[in-house]
Amino acid sequence: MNNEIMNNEAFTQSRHGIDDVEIQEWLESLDAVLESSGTEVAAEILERLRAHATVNGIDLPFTANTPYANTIPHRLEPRFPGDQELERRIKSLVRWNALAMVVRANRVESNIGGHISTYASAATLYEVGFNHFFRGRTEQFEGDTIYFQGHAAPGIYARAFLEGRLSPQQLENFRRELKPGGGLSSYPHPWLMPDFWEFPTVSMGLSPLMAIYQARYNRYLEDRGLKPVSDAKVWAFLGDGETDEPESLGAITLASREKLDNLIFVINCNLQRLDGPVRGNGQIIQELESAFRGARWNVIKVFWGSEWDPILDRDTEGLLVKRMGELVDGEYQKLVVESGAYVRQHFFGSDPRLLQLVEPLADDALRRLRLGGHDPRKVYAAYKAATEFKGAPTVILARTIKGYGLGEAGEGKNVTHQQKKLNEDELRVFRSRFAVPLNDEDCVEVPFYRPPDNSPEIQYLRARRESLGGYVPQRSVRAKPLVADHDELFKEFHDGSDGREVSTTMAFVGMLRKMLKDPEIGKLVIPIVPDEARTFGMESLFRTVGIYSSVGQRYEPVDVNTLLYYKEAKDGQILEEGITEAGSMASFIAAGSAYATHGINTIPFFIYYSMFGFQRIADFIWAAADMRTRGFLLGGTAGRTTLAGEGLQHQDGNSHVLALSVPNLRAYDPAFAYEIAVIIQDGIRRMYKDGENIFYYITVMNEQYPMPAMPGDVTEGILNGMYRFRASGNKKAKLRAQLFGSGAILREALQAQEILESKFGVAADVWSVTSYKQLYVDGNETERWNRLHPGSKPRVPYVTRTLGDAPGVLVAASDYLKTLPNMISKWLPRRLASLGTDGFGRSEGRAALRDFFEVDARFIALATLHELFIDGKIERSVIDKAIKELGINPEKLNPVVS
Ligand SMILES: Cc1ncc(C[n+]2csc(CCOP(=O)(O)OP(=O)(O)O)c2C)c(N)n1
Ligand SMILES: [Mg+2]
Repeated sequence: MNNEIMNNEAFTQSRHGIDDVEIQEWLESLDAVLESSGTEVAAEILERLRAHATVNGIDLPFTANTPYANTIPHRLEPRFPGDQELERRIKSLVRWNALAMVVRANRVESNIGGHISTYASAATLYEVGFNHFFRGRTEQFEGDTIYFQGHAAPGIYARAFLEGRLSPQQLENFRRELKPGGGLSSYPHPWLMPDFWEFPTVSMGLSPLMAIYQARYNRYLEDRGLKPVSDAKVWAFLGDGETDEPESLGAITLASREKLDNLIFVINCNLQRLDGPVRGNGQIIQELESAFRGARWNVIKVFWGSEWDPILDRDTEGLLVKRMGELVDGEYQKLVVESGAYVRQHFFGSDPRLLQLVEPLADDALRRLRLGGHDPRKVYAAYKAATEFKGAPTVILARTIKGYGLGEAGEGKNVTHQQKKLNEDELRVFRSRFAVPLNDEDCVEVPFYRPPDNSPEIQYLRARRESLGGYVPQRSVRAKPLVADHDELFKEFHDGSDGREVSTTMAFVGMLRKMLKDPEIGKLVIPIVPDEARTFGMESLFRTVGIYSSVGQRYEPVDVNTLLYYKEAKDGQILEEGITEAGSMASFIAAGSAYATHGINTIPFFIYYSMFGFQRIADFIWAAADMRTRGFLLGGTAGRTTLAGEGLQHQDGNSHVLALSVPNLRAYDPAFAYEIAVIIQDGIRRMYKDGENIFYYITVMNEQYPMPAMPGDVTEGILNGMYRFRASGNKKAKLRAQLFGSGAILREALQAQEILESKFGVAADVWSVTSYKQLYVDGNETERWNRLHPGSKPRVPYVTRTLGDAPGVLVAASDYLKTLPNMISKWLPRRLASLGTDGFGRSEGRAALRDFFEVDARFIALATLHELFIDGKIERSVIDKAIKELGINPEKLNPVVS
């Protein structure tokens, strides 16, 4: 902290008319201590004084803020080790090419979009990183992990172009990825550029949270001995506007609690977001400082560039820092767009002594006083301090100008975020401002510019990257495939539970327990729970594999005398995340992408209350999909009518519909243990042996019933989405039906089968539909293929093929929305009646809920009879009788709207 400035501020802020001399004496004695014993001793004295004051009833106001000044005073600045002039030229070329990409793309096709201003403000923040800090992956070193701000992507591409990693053609096709030869994705998307981008960051707020959990996961891998200890860093570059997203700051206390000094946030504080100022009426940097300091982060503020240093030095009274702290961000933004004379009058003009300080500077020079985030020396000092800091994560709050260098075309203006086109004059000005070697005529064509390979710029840039271990960003899959021979492991679950009543959740936990003991995957399985392990009956794992805690267990757990005590351990395997589905999902992503990030095949199993998954954190799931994350999401306590009691906000009948939207996600609603065993075994093989970029969503329920043995080899059916679970024994019946059930509702279909047969003479087959999504995907794919290949023999969708000539009416029931079965109806041989749980859940028992939502055996039977009636196979009187006998109230509440 800058003691000098603190003292000076206090000095100028004497609010109670205390004698200047008295204050001066105090200050001088502190100065004397500083001189003789240094900052640490001085700090200790101040701490003691503060404690003494508190004991004596002095109520010192809490402030987590330091003055509006650079955290690192220039006298403590390290020497800048680079060639500043060359780095400036390189940066100017990156700036130019980034701008050229966007301007060119929008000339070819207006409205293709792209952003100039974000990177323009962040260029120095990135270039100092590229030239001095970001370490690539080598044989010996795992490399730093960098989350690039999504909207800065053009700058990152432009640099890769100078590095020779991207071609002019690729730059030309920025945002036109479908052009021959391929283009560049708008933002960081590993799905679209799997050799380049590692982390999707453009949905703002996700990457700060993901970065925190990534840093923590790196420690977890080290503490469990799965990777060597290293000082690799996780860098996350964010916008200041982005910090308004709740997720951005939502986990910062975890980072400090876990002492993640491997984590560095760089917040580009250009004081602007898309529409206007982030805090026009306040100070975003000071606000963030207090939030992060309050959360015990190491905060480094980089406000002012080197040009300010001599002025600050001349200001022995601390008037300037005081003045700096007075302006709100809206005023600061105005200073950016105004002339030097305006700055003199409105900023320095508040006090004649301030005016005197800048008297030697012409108006032009006043305009050119750089901000800290544009000064490589200040940025370097901050990064160096951040990388060397021990014991806490660091956040760098760097003051910049949005649209820096765009001048009239948008520098500091409210419209700058959307600026995509520059006119000829503006291009020339930008070219001259950054000394890009293009003449007046050429420059208006906005060509990409790359100096020859043997130029000092390219040589320097390459040498720097070489000494830092290679290029970043770069994504590669480094983990070796697993053998994944797990027949033995899963076989036990094919046999059923011998009449014992268990839930699919219990069955899954049993599998998890076995997987944790497996010689190949035991160590790689990562159970993740958001304070819900007991809900899922996983507490036995606490003891057996332990809960991860970076400090072990510093207390004797209250239940130490019990068998299943709450065991925390430094090498604990369970990630017990507390009540944060978002945080748990971030751990899932870190673990499920470790095959690329770390070359380690960790297999996450994230089990949570299913309603709080897709419904709450779908955007993280989408990011996981983009990132090619592998692993298993387990939606626990699933099913709108299966989760009894909990009511409207808990009972999930939605997640399987929401899961439809994620293209590389396979979603299953299994009913029996063997189905889950088949799905997980196959999933591990596909993801970790065959390297498929998919992940899984499996719902598990808490209803207990006997698990049947696998009825023959139905593996293919389970995986493809449906198989006949129990055919009717009555082959002669005239009245026929096919009943589709899923999850716990499959048992209602089985009961309906009995009712129909015994009471109404209807012979029904019962099918377990494990995945409507798989059937839907297959149906669509088949249809598409047929449309594109009209000359070939048409293919038949799996569901059509599988049903074959199964006779009778078709009725489907699930614990999810009716739309799920409906979406496959076009590939069915006949009309489908769908029963589902559209509507709000409510607290009740299972039977009442299934009656309310009309998905129980009676309603399945009724729907079947009704279908037969429509087909003219039975009289209406049969239905009337059924309604009566089954005890159905036709005037009951409509679950959809009541
Ligand atoms: C979740 C989400 N909401 C909205 C947007 C749209 N958006 C893109 S950039 C932007 C403003 C960014 O401001 P800031 O974070 O300050 O970054 P800067 O460009 O100023 O560096 C907005 C609102 C988004 N990308 N993600
Ligand atoms: Mg901003």
